[in-house]
Amino acid sequence: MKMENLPVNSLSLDFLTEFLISLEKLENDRGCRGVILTSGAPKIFSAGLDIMEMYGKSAEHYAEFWKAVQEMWLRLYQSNMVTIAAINGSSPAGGCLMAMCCDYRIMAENPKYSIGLNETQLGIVAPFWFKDTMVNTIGNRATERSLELGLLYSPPEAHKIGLVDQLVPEEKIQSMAAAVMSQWLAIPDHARQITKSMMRKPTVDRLLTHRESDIQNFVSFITKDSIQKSLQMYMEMLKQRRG
Ligand code: CO8
Repeated sequence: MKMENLPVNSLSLDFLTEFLISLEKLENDRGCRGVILTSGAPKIFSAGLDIMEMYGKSAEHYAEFWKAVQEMWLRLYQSNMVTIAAINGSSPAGGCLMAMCCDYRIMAENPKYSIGLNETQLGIVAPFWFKDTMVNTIGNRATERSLELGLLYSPPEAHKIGLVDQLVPEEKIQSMAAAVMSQWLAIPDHARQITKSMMRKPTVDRLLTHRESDIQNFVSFITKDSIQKSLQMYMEMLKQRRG
């Protein structure tokens, strides 16, 4: 699956809806056993959640948007298919979450790219299931530090802490993803799927149990004046940085 919501593959409500439909089609296709998730946007895997979906909108809109974000996570994290992220660009916040949902992460060795959950840098807080996903990937201590400081890691740093499994020269990323896919597909599907579910179910169940309250938390948090102001300032900073 090549994501292409230019310029930066931000996860808008429309994009998430399309993503979910595409994923479901593949999930229901008996001939499809694995998916390589990558980007068609130059230099960006995904810029994460579309900030415009979290700014200046109604409470109903925020609730609908958040439900779609939850759904993306639930479907991707629990996919029966082998999922490999070929991270061919920067991958902050929601982009990092998508990559962490996959079974294996390969990142291009480009020093300009970065990956991490940088929410605190925007003045917002990653919800518990973002945190859980990161804990499951890199452990408790590295997650605590990453989340509090909103760290974005270079490819070698991300590899060192286990946030990505492998680095490759940019031009080799798709062929390497295909080679890794063959290794994973050599394992009988049912055994791999049951094992994946055993590893991930407790994390998934936690969100399923608290899904409604998580939506309410998001809406009451994001509608706060101080949070709206933080997001506005962050967007202005992005524009100024570009000059
Ligand atoms: N959402 C919406 N628009 C975005 C986003 C985004 N996430 N990222 C970039 N854009 C826009 C820019 O504003 C710019 O718009 P315009 O052309 O109108 O000025 C355009 O995309 C291109 O951006 P840049 O010029 O910055 O492009 P670069 O190639 O220089 O940089 C980056 C690309 C690295 C992706 C950079 O844009 C960036 O760092 N973006 C911000 C990424 C980010 O911090 N995302 C976090 C989103 S929050 C999230 O995913 C999780 C939230 C969890 C919820 C918390 C509960 C409250």
